Amino acid sequence: MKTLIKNGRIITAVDDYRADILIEDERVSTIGAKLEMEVDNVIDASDKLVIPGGIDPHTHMELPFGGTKASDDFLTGTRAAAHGGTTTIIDFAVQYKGESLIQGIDNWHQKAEGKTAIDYGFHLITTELEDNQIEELHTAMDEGVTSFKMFMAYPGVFLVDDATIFRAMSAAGERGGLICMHAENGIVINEIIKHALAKGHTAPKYHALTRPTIAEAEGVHRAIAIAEMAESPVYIVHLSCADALNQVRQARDRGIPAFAETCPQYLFLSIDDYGDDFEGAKYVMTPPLREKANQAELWKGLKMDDLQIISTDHCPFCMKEQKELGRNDFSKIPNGAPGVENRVPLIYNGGVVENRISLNRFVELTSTAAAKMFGLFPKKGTIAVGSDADIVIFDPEKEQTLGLKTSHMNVDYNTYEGKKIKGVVETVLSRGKVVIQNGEYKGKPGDGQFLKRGTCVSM
Ligand code: DUC
Ligand code: ZN
Ligand code: ZN
Repeated sequence: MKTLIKNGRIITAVDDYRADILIEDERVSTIGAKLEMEVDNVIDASDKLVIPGGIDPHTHMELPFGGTKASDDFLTGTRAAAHGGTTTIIDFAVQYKGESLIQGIDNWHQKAEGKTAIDYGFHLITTELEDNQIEELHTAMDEGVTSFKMFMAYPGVFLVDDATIFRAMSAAGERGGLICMHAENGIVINEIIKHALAKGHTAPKYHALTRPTIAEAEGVHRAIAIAEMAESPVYIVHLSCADALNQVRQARDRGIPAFAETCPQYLFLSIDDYGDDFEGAKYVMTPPLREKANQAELWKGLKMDDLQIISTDHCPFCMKEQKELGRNDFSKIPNGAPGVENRVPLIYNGGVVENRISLNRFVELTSTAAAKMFGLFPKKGTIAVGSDADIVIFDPEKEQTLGLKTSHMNVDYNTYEGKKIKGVVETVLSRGKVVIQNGEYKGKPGDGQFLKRGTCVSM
């Protein structure tokens, strides 16, 4: 099967030029000016941007959480991702207490296999790691799961102590693996929550008011300090505020390999979105939305490379029957929000159209940097001869209004309802196959393949 993409403006993290792209089967085989050859399919990309498929390295399809589970599974969630110009996700498998690491990975393979619209990899949420399990961590890496998420939050569920974090960082770091840290002091936060509930503060906005930025900054500081002692890199997930960013900045200025991602919700939404009533449950996610002033600092961090990646932390729960579990107690609202479909267009609009970042940096933040950080480059994350033909034809001028009506995520609200943005995903190819054409899904469940990842090449 041969496909020719003609007349497009190719943007990668470093290039910006007009050329045609020949795809043979699953890969890019030739890039050149005015290519003329017999092919099966020609896609005209005149006046369009041709960009590498987005990589979202932080999703939670079907994650069991707070007595329910995330409403997108690997079928609906990856289809929605494709609609939004994302062709790779890295989801979080979970090793629950008492389980082996490999058991956790196998469980997630069962959830995903045969269902996905796009390629996918796994990190592993690790909730236990004794000395006798280190070998297993190395086995997980050999199986292509080269990064491990650990939580300083959610005592009794996901939280691990500092000794376990140190052990994991030492073991992963030794082999080029990466610890992804949910950095929030969950033990102190739980005390603050107890006091709030005792005062009758039960509305969703108290989720934010009981998780101060300093709790995140303390977590980031501690994560980086432990990483430094373990002589390993560390990657801070879903960084939400200036206080936490300053910890990363200071470490990077000292030459410490500390990396971090932020998410669109922290760039475009704020604590004001909680309001006073239960509608605010839509925005109950962890870390919570912050004061607006943090947004400019996060953009500065993205521009100056103190933040390297924009992911989503896509973890949707419907208002009906799911968020409602916490109607009388904010601490029982399942934590998480949808976003996998909106990330690429939102960052194009808020970043490039609104003059905060260049086109190249937009591609780097939404695709290339994640490929490098998580061992997928140059198979993924760029448009180059030999790379997978994961390609998005993006209309930079067309406008759209975000909202539930046009969304494909399996959830009953959209956090950006009514937001008008410039930039629309028109056509998406996943390993050479057209999966989205003029906004319509053309693929089938199981098109996506599991990605055995290598190690980080960002250092
Ligand atoms: N944050 C969320 O909002 N949901 C799931 C897990 C997490 O860290
Ligand atoms: Zn987290
Ligand atoms: Zn998460």
